[in-house]
Order: sequence, then structure tokens, then C-alpha cells
Amino acid sequence: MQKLVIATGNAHKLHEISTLLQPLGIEAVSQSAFNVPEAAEPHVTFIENALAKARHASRLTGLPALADDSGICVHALGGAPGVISAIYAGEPRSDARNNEKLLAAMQGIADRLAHYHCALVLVRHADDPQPIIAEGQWHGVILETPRGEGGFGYDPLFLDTTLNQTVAEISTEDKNRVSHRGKALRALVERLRAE
Ligand code: ITT
Repeated sequence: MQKLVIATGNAHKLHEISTLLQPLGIEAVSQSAFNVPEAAEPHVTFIENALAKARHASRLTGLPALADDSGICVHALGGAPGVISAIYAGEPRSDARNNEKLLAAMQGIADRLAHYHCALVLVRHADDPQPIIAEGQWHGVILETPRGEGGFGYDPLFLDTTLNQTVAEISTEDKNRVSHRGKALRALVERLRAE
């Protein structure tokens, strides 16, 4: 497999995934290059939504496709915002409003534990009966005020307690080394290699 469609409309995810795939000699092409419209994400699990997005992109391009469905799960909020992380504060989607809503929901809450979750699904063709699946998590805590300018989504609020930095304070390369997406992608590549 040389060419792989990355089934995302999120430029930040595309950048992180392309950076991870580059050394493997796989050409990652954005679904936007094929004018693939956004897929419906009606499911309650990350993995089902990732599968729906991968099949959708593969069907419309005729190529293998890799999709990512991810989000942040906050312990004290029973795992919310979870699969609706991108639209937590409603449409049109806004990282700033999502972060504000999260801070408001956590006001006065001492338990700040949270994790990012990433589900990756690779289909060789749209009706692939054996999709390659991998997941990854990244544990941290939610700060009370944002820190840093990089990243996207909830990164300015998510502190890696080992690094003592928010994700918005680290480079893409450093993020990929420890992130939910980096872990999931390395596991997926192992599975691909094993085939
Ligand atoms: P696609 O569906 O087109 O891939 P999306 O942004 O809508 O793009 P998701 O439905 O998977 O993707 O929602 C992921 C959301 O979870 C994302 O918009 C952020 O709010 C949050 N998120 C996931 N991974 C993140 C990360 O590495 N850093 C910050 N926020 C992240």
C-alpha cells in the first residue's frame, strides 16, 4: 500500500498523522484532495464513528483509507464530552467555546483527571471485512486556565503531568511521542507490518 487517504477534515489531525506516516514511505493524501464531504458520525463509540468515516472516504475515493475518531473524556464528568468533543458547545464548532464550556462544567471540581482517546481504523477498501483497528489513550489533568498557543481542541487545558506542560506548549513531534494518536498509530503500524 503506497497511497492512503486520511479520512479527516481536521487539518491538525492530518498534520499529526502525516508526520507519523512520513518515515514509513506511505503517501498520506487528505480526503479533501478528493473533495470527500464530511461523513456522518451518528454512533456512541469512537470506534464505530472511525469505521464509518474510513468506509465513507474509501468508498468515494476507491483507495485505502485511515480514519481517526477521538475526544477528551473527563473523569468527574462521567467521561464527557467524549465522542461529542468536537461539538461540545454546539454548532458551529469552536475550540474556544468548547474550552470555556469545559471550564464552566468543572468549576469547583477538585478531581481534574482526564484522558484523550483515539480510535484509528484502516480499511483496504470500502467493504473491507477485516478493518485494521487500533486505539490509544493519553492521561492528564484539566487546568483551570489555558496555557500555550500550539495544538488544537482542548490542548491548552490538558496538562501532561510527567512533562508538566500542556499539549499547547509542546511541538507536534513531542506530542506524537506520547499522545493518544501517536500510540494508536504505532499500534496500527505494528498490525499492518504483522500482515
Ligand atoms: P474529523 O471527524 O473530520 O476527523 P473532527 O475534529 O470532527 O474531525 P472528531 O469527531 O474525532 O474529529 O472530534 C475530535 C475532537 O476531540 C476534536 O475536534 C477536539 O475537540 C478533540 N480532540 C481529539 N484529539 C485531540 C487532540 O490531540 N488535541 C486536542 N483536542 C483533541
